[in-house]
Amino acid sequence: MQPISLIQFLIEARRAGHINAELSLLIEVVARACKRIAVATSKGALGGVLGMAGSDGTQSINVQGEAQKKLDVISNEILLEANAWGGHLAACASEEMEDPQQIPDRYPKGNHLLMFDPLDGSSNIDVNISVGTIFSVLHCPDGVTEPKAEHFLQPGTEQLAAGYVVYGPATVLVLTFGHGTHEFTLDREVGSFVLTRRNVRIPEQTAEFAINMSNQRHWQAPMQRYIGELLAGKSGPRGKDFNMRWVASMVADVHRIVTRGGVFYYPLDAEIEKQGGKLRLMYEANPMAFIVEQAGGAASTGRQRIMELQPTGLHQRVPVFLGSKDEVEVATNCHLQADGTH
Ligand code: AFP
Repeated sequence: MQPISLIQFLIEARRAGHINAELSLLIEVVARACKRIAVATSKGALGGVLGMAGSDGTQSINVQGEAQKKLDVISNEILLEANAWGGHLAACASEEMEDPQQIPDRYPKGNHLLMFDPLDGSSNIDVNISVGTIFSVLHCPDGVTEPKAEHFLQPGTEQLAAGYVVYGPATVLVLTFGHGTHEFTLDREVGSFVLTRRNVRIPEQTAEFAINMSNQRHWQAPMQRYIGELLAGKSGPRGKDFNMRWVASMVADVHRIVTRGGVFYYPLDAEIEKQGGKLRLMYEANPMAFIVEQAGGAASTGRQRIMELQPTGLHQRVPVFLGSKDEVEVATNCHLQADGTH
């Protein structure tokens, strides 16, 4: 059978009425930008792109208060530049920038809002571990010509499309626009993304979990109890052994789950309680929740479905539980029972 390129897949989706021409162009542009990011990341030390941003010896800090890597800044610029002039966007927002970026007046404007985390897991770059880009697309409210942060604050259920690209041994794009989750692998010789899995399905049950165990002492009681039961293995209440993985690049951890099942947890803990969680709702939790749900998985905060949260800020953080449906349900019920709401 002839391989299907991303472009062919998007044409097919347009014909089926799943996306319109503008959204198709948007996805194409993001995918093209991600190919450039893949080239930049793959150069490693040879490209002079490793290490921290800040050319004059001062440390560059992003809106999240985190130190920026050079590749964070480069990837952000690649995505902004690629998306400015195509006429498919009303504005975009990045994890790396305080406020939304407007489309310059000299360029045509479209009806979509794009949000992205240009380089997730960037603290892994210098040690040559997979990193990724995450993106999410919303409709710009009618009549709004200069979208502000408030116009982006739509629940995840309103997303028109979401995707991630993992820059690993292979560069892989995983995409949804609400009609299943699909995987494309970059054919580096040809320079195009090729469909490698259509309608990916995440097994409902699993025996593999991902969590940063070093935070265990700070977790809330239900999380302590739940993970304790997984660690107890065959002789514990769950009656089976569980394996653990933690890449510390959400994209890579989620990609493992999308490939062979599993669950990913970044729960609330005493250290991050004040900020609401570790991961960002708009740039990480919502797009990953959409992708995982469309693959038959589930995504919750431990207490409620992520995609139903009403966002309160562009850079809001939330707890994240996602992956194999039955296991996310066990962990969520554990919290709801402890709260007395289940
Ligand atoms: P960086 O982009 O700063 O490396 O953060 C990555 C991340 O947001 C997410 O991709 C990981 O799952 C998580 O943080 C890792 O957190 P720990 O540092 O607690 O392992």
